[in-house]
Amino acid sequence: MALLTPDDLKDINKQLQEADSIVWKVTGLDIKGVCKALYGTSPNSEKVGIVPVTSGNGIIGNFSASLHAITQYFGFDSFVTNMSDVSGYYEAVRSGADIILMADDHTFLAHNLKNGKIANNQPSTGIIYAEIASRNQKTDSKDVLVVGLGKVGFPGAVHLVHKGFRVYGYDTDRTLLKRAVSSLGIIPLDIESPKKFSTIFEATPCANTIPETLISKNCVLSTPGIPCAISEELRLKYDVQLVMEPLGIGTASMLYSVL
Ligand code: NAD
Ligand code: 2YH
Repeated sequence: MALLTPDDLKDINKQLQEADSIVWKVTGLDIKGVCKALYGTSPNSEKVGIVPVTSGNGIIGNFSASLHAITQYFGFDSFVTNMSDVSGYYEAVRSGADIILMADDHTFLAHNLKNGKIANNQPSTGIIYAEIASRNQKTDSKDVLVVGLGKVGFPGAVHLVHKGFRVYGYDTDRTLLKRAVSSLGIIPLDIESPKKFSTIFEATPCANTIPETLISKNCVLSTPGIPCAISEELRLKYDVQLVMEPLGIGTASMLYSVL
């Protein structure tokens, strides 16, 4: 399980602003607009309580502060509790939180206490990055490549299949690839005779997973994966439109999905 580091979250506001302008360029909508289109919801003065959690590997420097900045960026009224864990949860509820945000090493959740809806970061992240990819304005092609079919990638692939895309998939884990082929009908990518894509959704914890043979000029690469799926050299050579941000886009997806 890959954990975020304080370094990943440096200047989160700047990272979000940059991501927002690329999402706009790719889709014609900002991140809020994509969330609204995806879930049909909008914030209505919900108060978000962010609870630091010490279990497992413990508190990640910048994590709660970044969630605070992210929730404010998307227009939510939010606060970080002084206490952590169970005491922090109690504090959040007593202080009037409508939605709780909290994460341990395995699960990052948003729970709306008013309507009972709950979201998990991994599928929420996969779905919104896939949605952004699906809105690539620069192509009419219905072909999308999904690289990485794990806890983030698989729900993203499901979303693309449901939206009517012809989904090509690749995962180094043959069992996961077979599962996606048999349950979703996706087309396994033939590495021996690669094809160029104008839209790629990547969700792996590895660097340089997208080789030159798969990229077309100006292609959209929508990827929550950390580290980056493409080398800087290839990004520049092919003018790749890279949508990549470490926490905010996925958190926005979680929040809008529980409204
Ligand atoms: P996971 O381990 O469940 O899935 C990753 C998948 O990638 C695995 O199935 C693995 O076999 C596959 N893979 C590894 N190397 C590959 C390669 N070279 N080519 C093809 N497939 C390869 O992990 P996950 O929970 O799905 O997370 C994926 C990534 O997304 C991680 O880096 C995680 O930190 C990141 N993440 C980012 C955000 C965000 O908001 N940016 C949110 C959640 C997760
Ligand atoms: O980053 C994580 C895990 N990878 C789970 C999220 C799934 N993408 N957890 C964050 C842990 C935060 C810590 N407990 C804190 O500071 O509260």
